[in-house]
Amino acid sequence: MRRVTLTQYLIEQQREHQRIPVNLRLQIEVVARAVKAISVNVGKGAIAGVLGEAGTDNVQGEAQKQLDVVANEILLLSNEWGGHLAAMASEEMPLPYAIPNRYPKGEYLLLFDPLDGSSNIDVNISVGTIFSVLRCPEGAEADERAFLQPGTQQVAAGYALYGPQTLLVLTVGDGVVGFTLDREFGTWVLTNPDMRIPEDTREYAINASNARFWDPAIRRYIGELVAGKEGPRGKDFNMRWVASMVADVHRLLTRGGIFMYPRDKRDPSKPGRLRLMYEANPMSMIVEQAGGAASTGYQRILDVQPEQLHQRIPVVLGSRNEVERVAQYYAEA
Ligand code: AFP
Repeated sequence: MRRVTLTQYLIEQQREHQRIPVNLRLQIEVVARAVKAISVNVGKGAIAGVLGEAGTDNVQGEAQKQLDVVANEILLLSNEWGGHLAAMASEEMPLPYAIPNRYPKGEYLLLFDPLDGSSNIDVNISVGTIFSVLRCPEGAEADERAFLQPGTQQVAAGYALYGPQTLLVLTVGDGVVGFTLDREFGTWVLTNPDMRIPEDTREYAINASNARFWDPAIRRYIGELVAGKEGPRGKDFNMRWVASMVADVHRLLTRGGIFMYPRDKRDPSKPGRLRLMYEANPMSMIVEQAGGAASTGYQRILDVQPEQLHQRIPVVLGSRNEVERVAQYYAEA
C-alpha cells in the first residue's frame, strides 16, 4: 500500500492547495507528535502508574485523573518552545498558558481537551484528545479575550482517538482526513483520505439517563426514535453511548449517526455539559467539513460568539438531516 504520511499530506496541502502556511503545518506536526506520547501513556496504563485520581480538581471542579494531568503536561511541554504559538488554553487549566519568555511567540492559539472521556480511563474504554487552532488577533495580548472567537475562525481542528488503533483525524478546512499510527515506525499513515458523514442515519448517541431533564424538543425527537417502526419515523433506530465524545463522534464520522448532549434542567446554570472552545467547536468544524451539521438546537455551533473560555454549550451534531430535524423541533417548540 502506498503510504502517505501526515507530513506528506500537510506539505501537499501547503504546496498544492495553499491551504495552510508552513507555520500551521509545523504546529499541527507538533501536536501530532505530542498525541503519540499521550497514546504511549494511555496504552501503558497501570504499568506506567498513571491510572486513578490525581487528587486534584480542574477548573470545572471535576476530579482530575492522573492521565488528565500527564496529557496536559505533554501538550504544554511539546508546544511551548516551537515559536508558532502566542498562548495555549486547556480544559485542565483555569487561565490561558502564556508562552515562557525564553521562547519565541507565534501567531496561533492552541486549545485542547488533553484527555476527553476521563471517566473511561480506568476501565480501559477508548479516550481521546481534542484540539483547535485559532489565529491570535493582530497585535492583541494573548489573554483570555484573544481566545474568545467563534468556531468559524478556527484554522485547524482535530482529535486523537486512543482505541484499538490510535487515530488522528484532522481538518484544515479542506475536508476531513484520518491517519492511523504505525506504532512500529512511529509514523501517522493516511488511512481515511476523505471522511464523509452520511446525511441520514439509524443510530443515535445520547445519555438517556437524563431524559427527565431534557427540553421538549429533545424528548419529542428521542421519543420518535424509540418508537421506531411503529412511530412517525417508520423505521427502527439503534443507540450507542461511549461517554467519550471522541469515540462517539468518530463512530458517526465513520458510519453516520447523531450525537447529542443537550441542555438539561439538572443544573440550569449549565447550558449543557460539553465545553464550547475545545470540545464543541473543533468537533463541529470536523463534522461540517465532513458534510454533517452541528447545532445548539437554536443555532449553528460555529457561529456562537464565546463569552468565557470554559463556557459550556448544548451539542447536537452528526448526520445533517437528523440535526436539521432536531433544530426544526426546537423551532416548533
Ligand atoms: P469526562 O472527560 O469527564 O469523562 O467527560 C467526557 C465528556 O466530556 C464527553 O467526552 C462525553 O460525551 C460526556 O462527557 C459524557 O458525559 P456523561 O458522563 O454525563 O454521559
